[in-house]
Amino acid sequence: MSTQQFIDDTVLDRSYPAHVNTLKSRHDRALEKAGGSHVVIFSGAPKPKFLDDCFYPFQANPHFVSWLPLTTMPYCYLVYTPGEKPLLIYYQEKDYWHTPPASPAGFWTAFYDIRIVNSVEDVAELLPRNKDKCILIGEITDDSHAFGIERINPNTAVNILHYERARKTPYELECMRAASRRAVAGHRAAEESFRAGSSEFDIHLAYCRAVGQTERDLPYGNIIALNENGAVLHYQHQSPVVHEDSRSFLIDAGATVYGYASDITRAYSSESSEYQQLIDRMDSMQQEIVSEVRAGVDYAALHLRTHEKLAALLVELDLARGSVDALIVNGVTSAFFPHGLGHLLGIQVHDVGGFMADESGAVIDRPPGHSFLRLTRTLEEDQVVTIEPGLYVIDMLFDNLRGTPAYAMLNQERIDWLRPYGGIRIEDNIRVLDDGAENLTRDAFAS
Ligand SMILES: [Mn+2]
Repeated sequence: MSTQQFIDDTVLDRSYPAHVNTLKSRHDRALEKAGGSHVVIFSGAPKPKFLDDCFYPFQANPHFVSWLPLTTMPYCYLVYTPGEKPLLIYYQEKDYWHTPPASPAGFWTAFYDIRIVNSVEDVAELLPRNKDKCILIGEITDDSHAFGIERINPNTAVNILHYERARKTPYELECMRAASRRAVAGHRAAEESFRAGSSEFDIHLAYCRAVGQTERDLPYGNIIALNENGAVLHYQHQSPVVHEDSRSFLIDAGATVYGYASDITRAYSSESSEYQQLIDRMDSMQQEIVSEVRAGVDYAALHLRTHEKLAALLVELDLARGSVDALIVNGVTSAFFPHGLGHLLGIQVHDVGGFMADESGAVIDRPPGHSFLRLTRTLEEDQVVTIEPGLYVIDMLFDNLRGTPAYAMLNQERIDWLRPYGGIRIEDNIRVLDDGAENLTRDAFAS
């Protein structure tokens, strides 16, 4: 399954030119704020393992990827000078141990002055002469990669770029729709594998085969959890054990297209049981929250609204007893739902800028008691966020309530019933519109 099976590049021929223009104007303002004449963006250097000659999988600097769909190319430099065609210093090492990067090709090449270099030393003569007029954006672990540029990642510039990155261009939205379609192909294969009684490991392989990506390209490690493992929020194993009784399945898995991520979670029951009804109930609650998404909505307030809805659901299901207010104030809803409602999504699965009040770098604090919320901004058109309410049996968190009024509000008998199923999370990727939302994930499942 190649990228081209999920996206038609001619769509990008139409949207990419405007994307480059948007980036140019963002970088113009970043330069104006930071003071300087050139932005130099370093794609990065592979990280070696300690005492070893192997490297961790390389992922390019997201600032570099925002310009170019070159997600795995180290030692490249992009030089942006206002008013000029951006210069791409394209590193094509003469290397007989690895397959060198292919020559530049694709919808993006016409927008750059591309110079191919075969060694890092050759970069020096292509960079702007006056290093005092440059700012460099990237991770510098070896001074030689900065080529004498001293201003590295100045906050004034980076804040503007991070703040603006929350709003996606039409090009980015096309990539993200395709990333949702790609992940949905995997989710379908994974569900089928679960229903056939496979192990987590085999479900994981079925997912990777269907999306055509492995850990090197996936936006994050797949969460493939059977039964009780569904209660582990970031369950990190893919156990080869085949369960006699595969009751429930939670999958949180995404895919990437040209460096842009999807991040999708679904929960399944092996039979149509009371547990399936609970999944259906969580699914409709999630869709109610999605229906409240629109420009101008305070995301932190939406997170708090989710706690209200969840409190009502806990009472309806007899998992807890008390008023909505009491269940929230005493921390009962937080014990069942201990993470945030969601986050910005883009090049990074938890995209940057979730707490920025504006491009100056001022921060919007999380509501007290909600320390895992990753997004506190007011929603704006063309932001892409996740909406991912959850409900789990995490005994550690219930134990923490012992000796508080909350403990008496828990219905242990019903919690005992739910425990073997682990937990439920339903997560969609949502583009904010002026008067509503586009659900990239449900659209992909419907197609
Ligand atoms: Mn997520």
